[in-house]
Amino acid sequence: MTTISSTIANHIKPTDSIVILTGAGISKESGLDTFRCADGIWAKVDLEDVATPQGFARDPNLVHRFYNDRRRGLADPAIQPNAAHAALAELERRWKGELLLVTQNIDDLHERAGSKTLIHMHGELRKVFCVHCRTVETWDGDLSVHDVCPTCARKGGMRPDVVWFGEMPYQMDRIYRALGACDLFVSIGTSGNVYPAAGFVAEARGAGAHTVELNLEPSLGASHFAEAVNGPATEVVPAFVA
Ligand code: BJW
Repeated sequence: MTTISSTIANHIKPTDSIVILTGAGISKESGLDTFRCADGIWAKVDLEDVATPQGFARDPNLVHRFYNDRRRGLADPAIQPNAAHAALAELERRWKGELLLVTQNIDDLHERAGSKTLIHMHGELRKVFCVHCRTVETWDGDLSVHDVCPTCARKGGMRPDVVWFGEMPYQMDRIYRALGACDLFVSIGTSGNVYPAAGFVAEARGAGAHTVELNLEPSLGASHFAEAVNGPATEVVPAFVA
């Protein structure tokens, strides 16, 4: 079994740098849908309609409804961080070297579990921004085309603070710097379909890092990883961290 202890014994030092990438699979057992599983989000809606700037320009009401529903879903008291989120927060607390958690997820389950050094590279469901003045606001209710920007007072420019296809993911400079300097790269619950995140394993490996995949099944990029453990995140992540 691949664990952080066996990785320290064989590949890294306890003060080395770790980058962890997470995707929708880590939040699945908290009750949030993945995108590309058989019952996933892209089986129910067309991603061109709801996750592209062109879709938003065509029908902003449809896009607002899609994200309003997901924002309400995330606020449901039944949706809580699971044992995998908790294990990563625990690893960060006790790790003596640098540890950067990069999530593609727009939910807030990592921060609710206690993770601190965290980048939401695809944005955050509980935030919106104004296309006119670029101010980002925390937004817990529904959003509509009628909303007025609290900062510049213009109407119709508020949109979810999420990264759609064709848009630049957030904090890429910081992420690539960390990948170039890391000793261990761990990918959890992501299918490896979406770039640039799908290319992080090659980047880390090129920089000499040991690479581990923890996923329900082998991802598209599985052959790039030095080691893999397949199984549900709530089992394989706590076991890896223990
Ligand atoms: C479990 C489990 C359990 C289930 N336990 N596991 C080549 C290079 C660069 C870019 C491109 C390129 N080729 C094409 C592109 C463009 C495009 C792209 O990647 N297209 C592909 C479809 C080919 N990328 C972009 O447009 C990105 N921007 C960009 O590239 O800018 C230019 C740039 C270039 C170079 C450097 C820097 C910048 C933007 C991508 C934006 C993605 N946005 C979305 C939606 C918005 C947020 C939202 O609404 O939530 O983000 S799409 C969607 O996919 C979402 C996710 O974050 C993302 C990834 O999905 P994820 O997390 O992998 O989920 P799934 O469902 O695919 O997989 C779940 C996995 O979990 C599965 O493997 C399951 O088996 C597993 N699992 N249950 C453990 N219990």
